[in-house]
Amino acid sequence: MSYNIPKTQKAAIVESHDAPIHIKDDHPVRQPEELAPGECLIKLDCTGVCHTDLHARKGDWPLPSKLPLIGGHEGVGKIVAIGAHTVSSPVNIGDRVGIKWLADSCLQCEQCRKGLEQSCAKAKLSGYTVDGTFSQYVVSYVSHVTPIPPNLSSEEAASFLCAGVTVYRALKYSKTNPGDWVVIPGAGGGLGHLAVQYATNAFGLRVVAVDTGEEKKKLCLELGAEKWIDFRESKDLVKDIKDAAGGDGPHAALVSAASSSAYEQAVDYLRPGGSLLVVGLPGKAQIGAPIFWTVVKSINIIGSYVGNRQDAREALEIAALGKAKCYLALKPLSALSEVYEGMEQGTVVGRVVLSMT
Ligand code: 8ID
Ligand code: ZN
Repeated sequence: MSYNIPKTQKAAIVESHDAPIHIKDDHPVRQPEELAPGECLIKLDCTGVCHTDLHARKGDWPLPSKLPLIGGHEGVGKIVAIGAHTVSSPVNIGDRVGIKWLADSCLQCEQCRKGLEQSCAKAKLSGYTVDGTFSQYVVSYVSHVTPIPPNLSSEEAASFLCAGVTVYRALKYSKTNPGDWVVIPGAGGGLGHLAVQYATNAFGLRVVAVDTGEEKKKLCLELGAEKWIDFRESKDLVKDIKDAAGGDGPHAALVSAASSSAYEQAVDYLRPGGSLLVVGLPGKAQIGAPIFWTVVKSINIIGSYVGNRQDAREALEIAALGKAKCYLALKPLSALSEVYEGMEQGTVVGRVVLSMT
């Protein structure tokens, strides 16, 4: 099978962290003969917009990104070429696959051998250290692209490649049991609204959703949260969260907000033995946990970074069973700047997915 591959494409380019996003129509497409072994060329159907893309666009993380940069790491599309001399590819030309944050890793180091490949020292990050999915074609890596279950549309699947896999893995290692309470600050956002569904439908947890505004409240309650707290209206967040979670506080807190304030009181409201799942990534903030209570309450502080190849497949399988659905607005690539503005102002409910066709 071979496909007609154009020489140029539409792409959204971050030229510098202060310049406006530049949408180009004539960005070169890497041609099949230019692919290295292990690389593949994917024609994208669509791509989700993650808050991480906004961090990359602003350059507010302590990890430098490439510049100029094509962001995006929640892409779904079809493989149209595979680099010559690629050995034992687990995917084929014509397969529909997803591009996640972890574009590639060495697969040989201790972290890769242990399934912590996202922390590989040689990790390549889609839309950060290598160009990502805000373009019609993307070059990715056969070992790391994720097969998409046939009964999910590309739009439905896209945000599971980052938001979905991230919250799924955080909950998987949360040390919770079915029937436990989890509080989710950031519950109305991209990661958070999927976390509400994985927590209730896959892990049997009871959810206290924390975010702000009527639309996010309605969404969280519809998706299965039992309790809602508006962090802007609460006068005593610690008391409100404890009360909502049966009086003793939640067994876990999955913080998916892109703000440090959401972390501030977690050790105070968590139940003894509880887990703080550190997921939201404000660039320069510290977790201000009191040492005394962290020890005396035996609190687990667990940093959780996206997921490995297996986590991605599991997260998508659960979505394919209908247990988690992305609440999304479909927009064109040209809307990217306004999507970032909405994210900054907190007005994006669920996710925005950009159509690339
Ligand atoms: O691997 C990881 N750990 C990982 C993977 C993917 C994304 C981490 N992230 C990070 C992103 O880089 C970002 O910092 O998670 C954060 C959230 O990403 P997102 O879900 O894509 O962002 P969003 O859609 O803008 O949702 C954030 C929500 O947080 C709420 C906002 O209202 C919004 O709904 N929020 C904020 I900002 N402050 C809050 C607070 N104090 C809050 N909710 C409760 N309390
Ligand atoms: Zn992401």
